[in-house]
Amino acid sequence: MRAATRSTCAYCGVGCGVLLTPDGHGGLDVQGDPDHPANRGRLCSKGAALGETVGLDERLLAPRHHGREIGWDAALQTVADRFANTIARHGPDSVAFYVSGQLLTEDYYVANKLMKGFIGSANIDTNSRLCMASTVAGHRRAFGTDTVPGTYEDLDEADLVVLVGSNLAWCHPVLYQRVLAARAARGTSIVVIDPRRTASCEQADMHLALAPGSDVALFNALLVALREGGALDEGFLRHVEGFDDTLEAALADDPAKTGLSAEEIDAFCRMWMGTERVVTVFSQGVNQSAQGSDKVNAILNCHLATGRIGRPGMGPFSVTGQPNAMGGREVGGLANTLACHLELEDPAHRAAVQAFWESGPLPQAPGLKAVEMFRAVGRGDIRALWIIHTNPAVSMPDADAVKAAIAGCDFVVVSDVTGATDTARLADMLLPATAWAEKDGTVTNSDRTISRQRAVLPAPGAARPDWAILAEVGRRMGFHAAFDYAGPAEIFREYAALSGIAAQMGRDFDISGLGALDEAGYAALPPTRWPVSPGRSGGRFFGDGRFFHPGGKARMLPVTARPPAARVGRRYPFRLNTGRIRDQWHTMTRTGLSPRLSAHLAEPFLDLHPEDAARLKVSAADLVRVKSPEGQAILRARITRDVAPGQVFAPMHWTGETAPSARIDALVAAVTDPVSGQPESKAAVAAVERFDAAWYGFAVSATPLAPEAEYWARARTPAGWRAELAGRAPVADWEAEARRLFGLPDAPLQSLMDARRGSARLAFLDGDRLIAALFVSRAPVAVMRDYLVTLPGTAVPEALTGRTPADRPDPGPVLCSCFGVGVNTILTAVETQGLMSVDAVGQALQAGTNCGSCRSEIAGLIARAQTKEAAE
Ligand SMILES: Nc1nc2c(c(=O)[nH]1)N[C@H]1C(S)=C(S)[C@@H](COP(=O)(O)OP(=O)(O)OC[C@H]3O[C@@H](n4cnc5c(=O)[nH]c(N)nc54)[C@H](O)[C@@H]3O)O[C@H]1N2
Ligand SMILES: Nc1nc2c(c(=O)[nH]1)N[C@H]1C(S)=C(S)[C@@H](COP(=O)(O)OP(=O)(O)OC[C@H]3O[C@@H](n4cnc5c(=O)[nH]c(N)nc54)[C@H](O)[C@@H]3O)O[C@H]1N2
Ligand code: SF4
Ligand SMILES: [Mo]
Repeated sequence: MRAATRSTCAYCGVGCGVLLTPDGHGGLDVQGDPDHPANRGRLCSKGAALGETVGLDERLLAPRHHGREIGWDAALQTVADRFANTIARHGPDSVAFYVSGQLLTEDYYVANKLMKGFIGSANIDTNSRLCMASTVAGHRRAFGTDTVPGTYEDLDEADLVVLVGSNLAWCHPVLYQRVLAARAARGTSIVVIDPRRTASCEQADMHLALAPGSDVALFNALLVALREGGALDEGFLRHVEGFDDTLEAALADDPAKTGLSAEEIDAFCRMWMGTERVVTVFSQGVNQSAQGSDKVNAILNCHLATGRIGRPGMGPFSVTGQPNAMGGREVGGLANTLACHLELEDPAHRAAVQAFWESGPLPQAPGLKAVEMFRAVGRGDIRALWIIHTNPAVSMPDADAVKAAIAGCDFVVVSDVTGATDTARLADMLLPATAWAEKDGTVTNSDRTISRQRAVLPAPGAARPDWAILAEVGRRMGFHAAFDYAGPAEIFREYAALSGIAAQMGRDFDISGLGALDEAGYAALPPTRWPVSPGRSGGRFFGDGRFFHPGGKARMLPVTARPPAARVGRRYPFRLNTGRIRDQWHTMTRTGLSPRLSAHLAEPFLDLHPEDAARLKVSAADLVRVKSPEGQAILRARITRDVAPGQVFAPMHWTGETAPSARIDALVAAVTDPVSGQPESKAAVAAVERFDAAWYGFAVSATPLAPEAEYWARARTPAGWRAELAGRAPVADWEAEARRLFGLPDAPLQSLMDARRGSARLAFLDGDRLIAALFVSRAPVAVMRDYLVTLPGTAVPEALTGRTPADRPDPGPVLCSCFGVGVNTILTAVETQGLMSVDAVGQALQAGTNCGSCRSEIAGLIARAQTKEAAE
C-alpha cells in the first residue's frame, strides 16, 4: 500500500486531520491523523465513513448547458459572456455570486477578488450568512475584529464548559470527545442551554431548557449576578468600554423571559461565577436568530466583565460549522467584509486592497446579503447568478420562494460535484467541480488552525477545481493578469502577502509569515494556527486586554431580550425548531451516499411532545402534516419528551432528492437579524395535524427506487435502497405500482394480497435471490426494517412475512454506525448482562469504541434501562 497522505476532513469546522490511502481502484481508506492537533487521531462517524462517499455513481463529470453535455471551452465562454453582457447592460450589481463556507480558502479568495475587485460589485455572499454571520457581527462589535480568542486546548483545560445552542455531541463530535476527556481527567462540568434535550445533555451536569430565543435574558441575568456576587474583574474592565450602560440594560431585562425557574437561573449563575476557567461554546441556537448578534454580545459581555478571555481554559468560543467557515470569514467572503479582516466600508482599507489587486475601485457599500440577494433574484434585479458549493433551494429560509427565484432567473450557473441536487436541477449551466479528495488547498478550523487539504484521487471526467473555474472565467472576462494563477500555492502566497498589509493597518489576521512558501513548503505545510508573522505565532487573543477598536478597548454592548419574530398563536400554535442529526451532513449529497451513515435515522421526522401528540391524536410512527405561513411538509412523528410542549423539532437535511415533502426550509420564514442579516432558522411557527394516509408502504431494493407517492423518503442501505411511502389516493393495482417503483417490468413476482385488510406484500425475484420487496398496509407498516434492508441480493423465502426468523433477533435501528450495532442489541445486552457503563457496552459489543459519536446515545439507553428497572 502507498504511504498515507495527510489531509483534512470534508465536514465540520473541528477540522480533523485524516490519513488517506487510495486503494488504487477509486476507493479510499480514511483514518484519523494522530498528529493533527484538532483530533489527535480521533474521527466521528461522518469522518470515519468518508471512504464510502468517494464513488462516482452520482458525480457530475462534464459541463451541462440546459441538460446537454458541452465542452469546457464553450461552457466557460458562455459564462464569461453572459456575465459580461449583463454587467454591460445593467451594471455590476445586476450579477451575483452565492458561495459557501465549504470552499477552500484559495477558491474563496479568487471568487471574492473577481466579484469585489474586478466586477466591482459586493454582491457576493455565502451560506455562512445562514451560519456564522451573527458571530461575525457580535465579534466585530465587541472586539473590533472577527476574532475567535481561544483555542481547542481551552476545552481540555476548562473546569466548566457551557454549550449554548450547540449540540456538540452530534455536530462537533470530536470536540465533544475532548470535553468528555477533560471531564474524566479534571472533572470539568458541562451545562447545556437548549430548549430541546439533545444528545449533548446525556452527560451534562445541568440542562437549562430555556424558552426559544430567550438567551439574552439569561446572560443578562448572569451579568447582574456576576456584579452582585463580586465576580467582576475590575482590572480587566479598564480595557473595556460600555460596562455601565450594559449593566443597566441587564438590570432592566426580565429573567422570567427565559421560562426557567429562579432556582435554575441561580444555580447556573453560581456555577459560572464560581468557576474561573469557563468556556462558553456557542453555535446555531445563538446565531440563527433574529436577535443572533445580540445573543453573541450578551455572552461576550459576561466574559469581558470577568476578564475570562484569552487565558488558558476560558473564553467565549464560537464553534464554526463548515470546514472552512472560518477561512471564508478571513478572505472576506461575506457581502459586507473585505479580505483579511479589512473593512469594506473603510476607504483606506478599500484603497489598500485595490492597490494590491491592481483592480478598479472597490464597491463602497456592502452587497446584498443572502436573503436579500435571493429576493433581488426573484424580482429580476439580479439577472445572472453563480451558485458555488451550496444548495440554497433546500437550505435557505422560505425555500420554495428561493427555488422559484432561481428557476425564474435569466442565467444561473451552478458549480457542484453532482447534478442530483434541488439547486443543480435549476441551473442553466452546470459546471463539474472536483470533490474533496481530488482538490488541493487550505481550510481554517474553529480555533484558527490552517490545515492543508490534499488531492489523493484523480479528477474524474472533466471535473476541475473551483478556483480554476473561477480564474478562467475571470481571464475570459478580460482580467488576464489578475487571474493568471498556476495553482493554489500561488493564490495562497498572494493572500498571505495581502494579510501582511492588513496587519500593518492594525488588523488581527496576519499570515504574512507564510507569504514566501514555495511549492514544496505549501505541499508540506503542517497545521498552523494564525497569526503567523515574524512577530507572533498562534496563541490566544485578548488576554493582554488589547483589542482592535480604535483606542484598543473592547466594548460591552447593552442588549435586551426580544422574542422570536414569528409569534405563535391560534393558527400556528407550535414553535418549530430545526437542526442537525448525527450522521447526515446538510443536504445529504455526500453523507447520503453512505449506507452506514444512512442507517442511524433513515427518515425525516418531527419531534412532538406526548401531551401535544395526545391532543392531536397522533400515535408513534404516524405521519404528520406541518404547516406554516410559508409552506408545508409531511414528516414522521416521533413522540418524545426531548421537546417541550408547544415545541416541535425537525431536521434540515431532507431534499427533493431524498424526501420532497420534507424540505423543512419551505416552512421557515425569511426573517433576519437586523445587524447580521442572518435568518432565524430555529424559530418558525407551525400548525401540526395527523396526515391520514389511505395506505403506507415500506420498500427495499437492490436497485434505485423512483417513488411517486404524496409522502416518500428514500435512503441507501448496504444492499441497495430503502423507502418509506404513503398516500391518500387509493392505489388500484399494487403490482403495476411496484413494477414502476422498482423499474422491474418483467421480473418474476411473489405476492400476498389482502384487499379486505388493505395489505399487500410483493417480492421480486431473480432465481431465488430477492431483488426488491414492497410491504403495504392501511396503518404504518410494522415490519422489521433493519432486517429487511439486508435482504436484497440474498436468497430469502421468508422475506414476504416481514418477520425475522425466530433464531434471528431484530437488531433495531443502528446506533453505532461504525460497527453496525442496533438499539435492540444494545438494550438486550444492557438488560441481560447488567452492563452499567458505556465502556462495558463497548467491551461486550464494540459499540461506541471507534469514533465515539454514539456514546452519549448509549449512555441514554443505559440510563433509560436503569430507570425502567427502578420503576419495576
Ligand atoms: N452531523 C452534523 N454535524 C454538523 C453539520 C451537519 O450538517 N451534520 N453541520 C455543520 C454546520 S455547517 C454547523 S453550522 C454546525 C451546527 O451545529 P449546532 O449549532 O450544534 O447544530 P444545530 O442542530 O443546528 O443547532 C444547535 C441547537 O440549537 C438549539 N436551539 C434552537 N433554538 C435555540 C435557542 O433559542 N436558544 C438556544 N440556546 N438553543 C437553541 C437546537 O435545539 C439545537 O439543538 O454543525 C456542523 N456539524
Ligand atoms: N432550517 C434550517 N436551515 C438551515 C440551517 C438550519 O439549522 N436550519 N443551517 C444553515 C447552515 S448553518 C448551513 S451551513 C447551510 C448549509 O446548507 P448548504 O450549503 O446548502 O448545504 P450542503 O449540502 O452542504 O451544500 C453543499 C453543496 O456543494 C456540493 N459540493 C460538494 N463538494 C463540492 C466541491 O468541491 N465543489 C463544489 N462546487 N460543490 C461541491 C454538494 O454536492 C452540495 O450540493 O444550511 C443552512 N440552513
Ligand atoms: S468531528 Fe467528525 S465531521 Fe467534524 S471534522 Fe472531525 S471527523 Fe470530520
Ligand atoms: Mo453552518
